Amino acid sequence: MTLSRRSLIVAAGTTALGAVANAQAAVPYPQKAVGSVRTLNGWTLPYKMKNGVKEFHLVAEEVDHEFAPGSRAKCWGYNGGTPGPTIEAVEGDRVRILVTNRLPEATSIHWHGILLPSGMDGVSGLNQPAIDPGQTFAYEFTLRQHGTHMYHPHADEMVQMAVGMMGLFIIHPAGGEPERIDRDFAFLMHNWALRPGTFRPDPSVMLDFDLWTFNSKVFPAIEPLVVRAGERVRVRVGNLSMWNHPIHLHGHQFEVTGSDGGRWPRRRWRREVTEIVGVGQTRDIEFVAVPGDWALHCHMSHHTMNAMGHEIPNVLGASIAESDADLQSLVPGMMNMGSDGMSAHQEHVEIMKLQGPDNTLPMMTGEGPHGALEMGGMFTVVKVRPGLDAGDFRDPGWYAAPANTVARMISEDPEFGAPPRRLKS
Ligand SMILES: [Cu+2]
Repeated sequence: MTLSRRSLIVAAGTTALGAVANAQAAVPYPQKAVGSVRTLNGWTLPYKMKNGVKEFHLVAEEVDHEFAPGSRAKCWGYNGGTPGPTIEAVEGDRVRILVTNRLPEATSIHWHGILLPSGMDGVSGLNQPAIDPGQTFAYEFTLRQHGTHMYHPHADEMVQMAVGMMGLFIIHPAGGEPERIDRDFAFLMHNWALRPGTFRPDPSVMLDFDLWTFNSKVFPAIEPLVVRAGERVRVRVGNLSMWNHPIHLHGHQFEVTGSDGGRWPRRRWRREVTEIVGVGQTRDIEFVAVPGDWALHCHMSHHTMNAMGHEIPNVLGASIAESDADLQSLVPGMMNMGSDGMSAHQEHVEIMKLQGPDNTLPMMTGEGPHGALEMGGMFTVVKVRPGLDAGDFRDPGWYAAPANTVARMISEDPEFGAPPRRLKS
């Protein structure tokens, strides 16, 4: 019941989607009005009703993917994209999921966190034969739970997940939501070793990644979470990367209300501003939206950067002007960076137009209403505005802060004032 009512609301909002795509992120596929969840930069997979069974069809295949303008790769995914489309269904549904393998090697799908017969669990060799290239398998089971779940291969999974094969599987509660949810967002976190100048993510890398993504996108291509002030918002976050990610929201205390284990009873809700979403876990957070532009990001500070080398000498505080002059006689145009911090990087790339390697994003980028954001990777903005229509997800632009509510410069003298300092020991 809830699902179909919400479907109408979402349907009303989909006409606005083109505008969102132009304003910030390229939304690769139209979101279908088949569910109530807004998958950031993604879509929900439509189904066909066949004799009381909801039949979905996933196709595992190679996809041409863009992380953000300036960075593309050959990835593997489902139905034309990475992550695959979100599957939405309702507790009690009987679902049949056809899986066609158009990859060059065998695959399978594990329905991560979903209670089902052992033979449907998708571990190739253990629960079923692998799905060979060209074959289609059918999975069928009845949903006996609700919550935020995921799907991914369980055949050569190190490679197949490293190159993008994953998706969300969201099950709505049978009786509707106990607490009204006005906007329901979802994203999956992942990491990629897309070395500068290359076009294939390297599956052999274990920890040192170049790109940190929400739904396989990096800032500034991750779409904003657009919300009307006062609405109750849920954000569902899943992690199929190789790191744990502390997800931090500005401007709100949210409640952690659920996980792969479904919506938690109220007495288990926790009030937080940062929630670690561990590898292989999902978390649902909820909050009542406060007007403003609020950062939503991973708090591992390297995870809000795009491609960078990590094995570099530390020149912070070094005097490099002289050695720069010497080096420039050997390498014309060569310039060191980092002796005064790294924020000059964005300036070098965007103002001085210094060229990086092919197919490689600058480490930090993004322009806000007050200057450079110096961000990348797992970073986006929750844009809360009064008076939006239900289902209107169009990017409203930057927040117009009320008078006298923006931090401002009051002196340009470094000796200004008499701030207390601790005594030298
Ligand atoms: Cu992180």
